[in-house]
Amino acid sequence: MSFKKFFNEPSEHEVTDQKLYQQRRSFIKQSANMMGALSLSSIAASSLILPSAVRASQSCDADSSGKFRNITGDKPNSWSQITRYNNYYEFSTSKEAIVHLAQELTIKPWTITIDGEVERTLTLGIEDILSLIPQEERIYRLRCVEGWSMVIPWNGFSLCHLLKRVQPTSRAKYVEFISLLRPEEMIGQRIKSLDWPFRESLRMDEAMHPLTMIATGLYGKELPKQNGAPLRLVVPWKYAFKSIKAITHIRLSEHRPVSSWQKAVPSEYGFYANVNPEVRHPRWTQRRETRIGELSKRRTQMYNGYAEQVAHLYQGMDLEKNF
Ligand SMILES: Nc1nc2c(c(=O)[nH]1)N[C@H]1C(S)=C(S)[C@@H](COP(=O)(O)O)O[C@H]1N2
Ligand SMILES: [Mo]
Repeated sequence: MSFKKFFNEPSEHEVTDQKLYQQRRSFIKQSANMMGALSLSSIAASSLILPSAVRASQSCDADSSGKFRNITGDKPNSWSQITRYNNYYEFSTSKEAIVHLAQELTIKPWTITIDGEVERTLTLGIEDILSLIPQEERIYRLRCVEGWSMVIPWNGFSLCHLLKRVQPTSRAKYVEFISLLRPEEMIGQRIKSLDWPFRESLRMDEAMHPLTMIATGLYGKELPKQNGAPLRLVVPWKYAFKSIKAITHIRLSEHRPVSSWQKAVPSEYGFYANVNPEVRHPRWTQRRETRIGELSKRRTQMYNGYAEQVAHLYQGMDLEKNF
C-alpha cells in the first residue's frame, strides 16, 4: 500500500475543519515527495494497512486546530527559563545540570513503536510522524509536584491523532509510555535512582483527550534534548512527572500499568497525579506554586486551570484516594 493511501484514508472523513484539511493535503503532497527519497523500511509492511473507519469512541473527532492555543491566557516563560531548569533523572537529579548532560544524547535515528491492545502494530520514524500529522502551537501550564510552575509554548499535536492510527481494541483501557534506555549516553541511568527505563501511563480516555499532546518542538524550534527530544508527552492538567520525555514505545493494555514514580514511592505518587490544591503531597501542601521568574506565589488551580476541559473525566471519583 502506498504512503499516500496510508495517510489519506482515515483523514478524509475524520477531519472536519476545512482549513486543516487543506493544510493536511499540502502536507501530504510535500511529504509524499519527501518520502519517496526517505526509506520506509522501518515500518513493517503489515502495519501500513489501515482500516477505513475508526470506531467513534476512539476517534479524534474533537478537532482541535487552534482551539487550545492558549486557553489559560498565560504569558510564556522565556526560552532560557524553559531550557535551563529541567527534571530528567536519566541524566541527573540536578535541574541545572540537565541542559549540559542531555547534549550527549543521539536522537537521530529515532523510532517509536505502538503495540499491545491494537489491531495494527506500528513502528514510525520521527520524520514520518512529523510529516504525517500537522503540528500546531499550544501554550500550556506545566506544574511540577515540587511546587514550581512554568508556561511553555509547545509545538506538536494531540496524541489521539497518533493513537487512532493503530486502532485500539476494545480491551485497551490504558496507555503506557516508555522512555529510551541507553545508559551509555544517559549517565543518570548508570545509577538506580529509578527503575529504568522511565515509564508513565494514562487511562485511555485521558490519552484520547485532545488536550493531551505529543510535543516535538518549543517556541517554533526543534525540541531541545533537555526537554525530551525528539518527542515527549504533555498532559497539562497533571503534575509534570506524567509528561514523559524521549518516548520510544507506547503500549496499550487492558490492565493498569505501574509508572516509575508510583513504583518508587507509592505513598507520594499516585496513578492519576491530577493537579489538585486540596490534596496535599505527604511532605508538602499543593495549595500554592512558584511560577518560575516571579517573586510572589500563586494559588494553584484545580486541574492546573483546565477543569472546564477535563473535570468530567473524574466525576464521582474520590480524589483523595485516587491521587
Ligand atoms: N523520561 C523522563 N521524563 C520526565 C522526567 C524524567 O525524569 N524522565 N521528569 C518529569 C518531571 S518530574 C518534570 S517536572 C518534567 C519537566 O519537564 P521540562 O524539563 O520540559 O520542564 O519532565 C517529566 N518527564
Ligand atoms: Mo516534576
